[in-house]
This record gives sequence, structure tokens and C-alpha cells, in this order.
Amino acid sequence: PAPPMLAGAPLQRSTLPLPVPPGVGPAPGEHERLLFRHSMPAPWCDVKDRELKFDIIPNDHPYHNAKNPRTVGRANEKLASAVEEVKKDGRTCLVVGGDHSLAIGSISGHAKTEPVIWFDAHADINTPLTSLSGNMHGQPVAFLLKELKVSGVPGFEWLKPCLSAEDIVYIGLRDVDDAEHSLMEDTFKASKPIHLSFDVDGLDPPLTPATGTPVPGGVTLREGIYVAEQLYKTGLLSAVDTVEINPRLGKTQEEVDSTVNTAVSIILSGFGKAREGSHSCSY
Ligand code: 5AB
Ligand code: MN
Ligand code: MN
Ligand code: MN
Repeated sequence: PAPPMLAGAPLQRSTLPLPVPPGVGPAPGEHERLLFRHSMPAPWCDVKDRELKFDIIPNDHPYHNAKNPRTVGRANEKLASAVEEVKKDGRTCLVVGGDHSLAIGSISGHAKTEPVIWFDAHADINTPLTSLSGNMHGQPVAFLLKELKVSGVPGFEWLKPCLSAEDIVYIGLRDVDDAEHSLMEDTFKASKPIHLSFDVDGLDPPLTPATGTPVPGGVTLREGIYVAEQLYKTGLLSAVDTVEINPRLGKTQEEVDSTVNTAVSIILSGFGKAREGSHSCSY
């Protein structure tokens, strides 16, 4: 039988740990973590949870315009190893974040990755030299690209850029900084495993109000689900990041719930949940 539709499924708080990179998001030790009930309405998936703990590195001074580089760098090193283990185990990897700087570790750990679908309102291609905010969640693409040769950032000694510009497909962009625009013009001119890095702010803000940098005029839920469904149908979706889900930024419980519900429906579509009326999935 088809699994129950997500809409209307009650959300429950659970203790399911989320790998939240430090620096952004819930404070360490604060364990009020929402999210999926342990049995997400995906009975056809065999889910194995992992918990990662990250250290806050003291005196983590900025490197140019990259804040908390050591803390973020080492957290990503740990994440990269974890993703690599999941892939060696022959599983599809789902990382629930946490801010988008985690894509550095997630995509590096996936390694065989090409292409990457970067679903986002933002290009996230600032470098420590171009970023105006200093926020590392605006920089992961630059760290991953061979062409940009970001190097010398403390905490990232382990990192080998693994993507070429031609491996990246952007969906949802609508807030690109001037410096990012120049970088993209210089850098960008897609039967391999696909990595989907899904920033919920690529969607229209009312769908995911509990996120840090919403930008009006985003992708509809129908379009977002379509992207995830189509990627599932390629049979090549090998790893998925869902990022920038920040329950603390929800002004009401309803905002938190709608953000979580939206993220869960995107995840389920990427893992083979068919919408009502579609019977093409093989679970
Ligand atoms: B997100 C901005 N370009 O660099 C910057 O949410 C926004 O992971 C970055 O896409 C947004 O700070 C980062 C202004
Ligand atoms: Mn992003
Ligand atoms: Mn974004
Ligand atoms: Mn954001």
C-alpha cells in the first residue's frame, strides 16, 4: 500500500540528534531538537541514525572574512569521514543541518560526487576574501571548487577541493552578491552519482519561515517536490543535504512545524515517496 500522505501527519518532538555545525544554530548542550519522529512516514526506507558531536575551538579568530574557521573546519572534517563511511556501507546519505557550511564536509566525504544540484536562493560562492558577512554558510561552494583555489584557511588543512565548476547546477538563485556574480562569470561556462544540497531558503519563505536568510520569490513547494521526485527517479541520487532549517528562528510553533513539514516532504520525495495519483515508485 502507498505510505500515508505527509500532509496531516502529526509532528512529534523526538530526541533524534541533528548534526548541527557549531557557530550557527542551537547552542551546544541545548538539546531541544525537533524534527522527525523516529518512524518518519517512510516505512519502505531502512533508516540508520548517526550522531556527530562537534567541538567548539577556543580563540577561533577569523581568517580574513571567514568566521570560526577552525571550529567549522574540524566539524566538517568529522562530517566528511562520517559521510564516507555511510557511502562505503552502500547507503544513501541524508544530512540534516545545521547551516550550509556543512556541505563542505558532506560533499567532500561523498567524493565521487558529480554533479551537485545546489538548490538555494544564494550562490554560496563567496571566498574568505570576498565575503561581506564573514558567514561561512555563504562560502561552501568556493571551498569545494578546484578553480577557486581557496587555501590556507585554518581548520581546513584536510580539505582537497573536489568539484569542477561544470559539475554544479544551481536551482532557485535570486540573491547573489556582486563579488559572487563576478566569481561565477569567471568560473562557470552536468550517468554519475548525484549529490543534492538542498537549502530550504531556495523555497518561497512562507514555506520555510524558520530559516536565517529568507529571500522573497522562491520556488514553490510543488516545484521543489518535483525536483526531488525527478532526482529520485534518475536512480542516481546518492547523497542529500537538507540545510538552514533553524527551529529557533520560528516565531510561532506553526512556523516551526511548517518549516519541518516542508523539509520532510522534500526529503521523502527525494527518497521515493510518490504523490497521490503517481504509482511509478518501486517501494
Ligand atoms: B546560505 C550572503 N551571500 O555571503 C553571504 O543561506 C548570504 O547558506 C549567504 O545560502 C547565505 O553572507 C548563505 C549575503
Ligand atoms: Mn545555502
Ligand atoms: Mn541560502
Ligand atoms: Mn540561509
